[in-house]
Amino acid sequence: MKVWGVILSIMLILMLAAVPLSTLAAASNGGFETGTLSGWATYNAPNGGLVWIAQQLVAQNSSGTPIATYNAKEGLYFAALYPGDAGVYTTISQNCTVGAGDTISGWALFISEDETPYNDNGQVVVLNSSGIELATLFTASVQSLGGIMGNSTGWTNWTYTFPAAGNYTIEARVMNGVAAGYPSMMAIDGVTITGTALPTANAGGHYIVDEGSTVQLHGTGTDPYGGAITYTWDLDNDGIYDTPGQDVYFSAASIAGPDTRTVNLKVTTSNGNSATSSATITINNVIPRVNAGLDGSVTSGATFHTSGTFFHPDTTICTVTADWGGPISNCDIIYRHAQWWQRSF
Ligand SMILES: [Ca+2]
Ligand SMILES: [Ca+2]
Ligand SMILES: [Ca+2]
Repeated sequence: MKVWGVILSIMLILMLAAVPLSTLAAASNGGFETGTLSGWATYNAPNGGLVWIAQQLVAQNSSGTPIATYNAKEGLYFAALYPGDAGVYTTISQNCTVGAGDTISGWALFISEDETPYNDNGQVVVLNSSGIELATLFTASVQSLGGIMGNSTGWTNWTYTFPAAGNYTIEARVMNGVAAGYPSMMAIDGVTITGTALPTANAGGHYIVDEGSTVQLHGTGTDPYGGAITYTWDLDNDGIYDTPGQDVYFSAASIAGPDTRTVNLKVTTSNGNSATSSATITINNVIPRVNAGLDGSVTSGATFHTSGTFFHPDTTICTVTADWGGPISNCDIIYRHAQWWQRSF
């Protein structure tokens, strides 16, 4: 008697609703490490077809004895597929936009859990934007594995080089042969796209800041393959990118306006490609503020005290001149960058 050949050891998240197809820059969630099927479109064939996120699959022989365990090939999670009705594929797929010569690769696993002539099969294929299959990157079947339950391909690497720039679909699928039931197992993991297309960087701006103040800089970037981006800034324009972060602050605390500075942003992708962008920062001069203090009166021969304040944000010498109504040469007082002044007479 045939025995269901596969035990699903861990079923984390079941996504029954199909995800709408969308054109993505590159493999999104290609390793399923979000623990979800986000970024992927799925189709569950009727009567048992199923796509889910798994951490482990166990193959059983015809006696129901577990004979092999398969963990994720990359990270913790992978996508697993059951077939449903015979002749109907259960599928998981993703669209991608690539350049000529870019490469897509990943891992596939097929576990035979049926017997000849119930020739279940699993495949990974690539289709063009018209839905025409261009290549079969992985294929296995009950028959190719000897018609023996529990036999497996093990995790098998597949790769494909795109002949031209454009939109493509990568699809993994599994189908029951002859009749539904005794579902063999298909799994994929670690789908990545690599190529030579460069990221983009935009340092933003043009930025304006008052002398003595700071301004926030916001950089943006894109990875044509949809991978993670790292942002680093060169805020002093010495060619060394030593300030990390997408949003950073430029300080004009020690810069006397009016002046300009150039800052540079570098965007680096996970595959090591990078792009740079520069932005100009205009440092405005700030007009000093002064307060001469309160009015007062004094009798002849007495001492009169008065004081005032002034403010100027930069670190250059600031001159405060008070005109006491007499000769200028007798009345000037000069402080370097002081916040107040006073005079007695
Ligand atoms: Ca994974
Ligand atoms: Ca079957
Ligand atoms: Ca620098």
